[in-house]
Amino acid sequence: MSKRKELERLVGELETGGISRRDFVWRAMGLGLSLSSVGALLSACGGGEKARTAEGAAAEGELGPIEKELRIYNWSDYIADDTVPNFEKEFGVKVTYDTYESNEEMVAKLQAGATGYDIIVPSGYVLPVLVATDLISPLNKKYLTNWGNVSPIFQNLPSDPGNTHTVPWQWGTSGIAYRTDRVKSPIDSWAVFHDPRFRGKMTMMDDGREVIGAFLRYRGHSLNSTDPEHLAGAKADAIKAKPQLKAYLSAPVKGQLISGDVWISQLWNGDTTQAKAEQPNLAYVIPKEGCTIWGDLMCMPKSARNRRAAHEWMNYILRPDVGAALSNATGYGSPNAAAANLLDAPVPYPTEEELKRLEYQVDLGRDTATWDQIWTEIKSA
Ligand code: SPD
Repeated sequence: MSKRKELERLVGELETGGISRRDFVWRAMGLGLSLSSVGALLSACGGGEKARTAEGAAAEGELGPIEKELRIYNWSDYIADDTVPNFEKEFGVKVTYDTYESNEEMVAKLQAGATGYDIIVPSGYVLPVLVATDLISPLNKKYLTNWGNVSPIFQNLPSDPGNTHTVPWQWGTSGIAYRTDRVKSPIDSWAVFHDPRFRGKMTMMDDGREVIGAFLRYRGHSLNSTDPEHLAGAKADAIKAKPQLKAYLSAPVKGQLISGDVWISQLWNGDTTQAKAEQPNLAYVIPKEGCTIWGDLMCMPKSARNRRAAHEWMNYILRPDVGAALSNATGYGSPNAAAANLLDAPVPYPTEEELKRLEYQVDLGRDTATWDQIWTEIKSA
């Protein structure tokens, strides 16, 4: 059957309810359609419209009394010590808090089936996929009475137009952390990961989007490029860097930077700030070629059972004192404008000049599989 005919058949199945929106998205993408084209088809189909109307109604209804438990899945080292215990005490809710090290790890778990999580915290670029594959629910704004505290910069983001599915958590950048007492001249480029003087003393993140993205920027390309030539170059650069690396390691590298086992790491700004509290000889740089800027957002999986508790959690995080405590503990930027006066060391939003070197990751659509394959090949090289 031709691709066109196969697509028409899929659309027919969607319209008659013979296929879920989620299956439609994956099968249409399998036929080579980009996520945005699939989204446009979903909007044009009655099935999509009906589903959205039903979702909209659910998002406006009553959520009932608060449940007794809440299950949260978030990045590691990304919360203050008292954020969970204070919520548990005030709301009488038992919180289970699990962590992950990359968006891909979290999405894989979610796609593998019902995880039982009520809150997840993906980066912006993951949102279009989660919405299109029907994995998250729209939020009921009635319960988010503190929404007004969100800075206008973090409202109506391209990843969530109309703020229907998310509440911003924190934001940051993915640059380079290094020990100033071991590395004598300041680092300013991704080229350092090719430098044999630091062999065995360097790490990059265990995150394909970040590693490939860094080497794309190194050669002057977008960190979202899907151009086969750009990707081949980034893969070659990543493989050339491998003999110099001790490991691919994300947040847990902090211990080795503190001890001096590792001198140079691709790392996020806030995790570097956390390590610097124990090891003052640490610097953080945004390489001259540029790097990722990202925002992470709370959202509620479709399978969430504790929906009222999830909304209360998000509203609690939006309080000025709770938002400020988060950023004071993690070193990341706060999207909470009302928390500004309570921050110990505010992370200012980048200037226009800095933004020229920073780039948000976007969903790669059907090219995600190509990137995944390249990352697998880099890791096994
Ligand atoms: N330890 C918390 C790190 C959070 C990183 N989130 C976004 C990464 C974007 N690639």
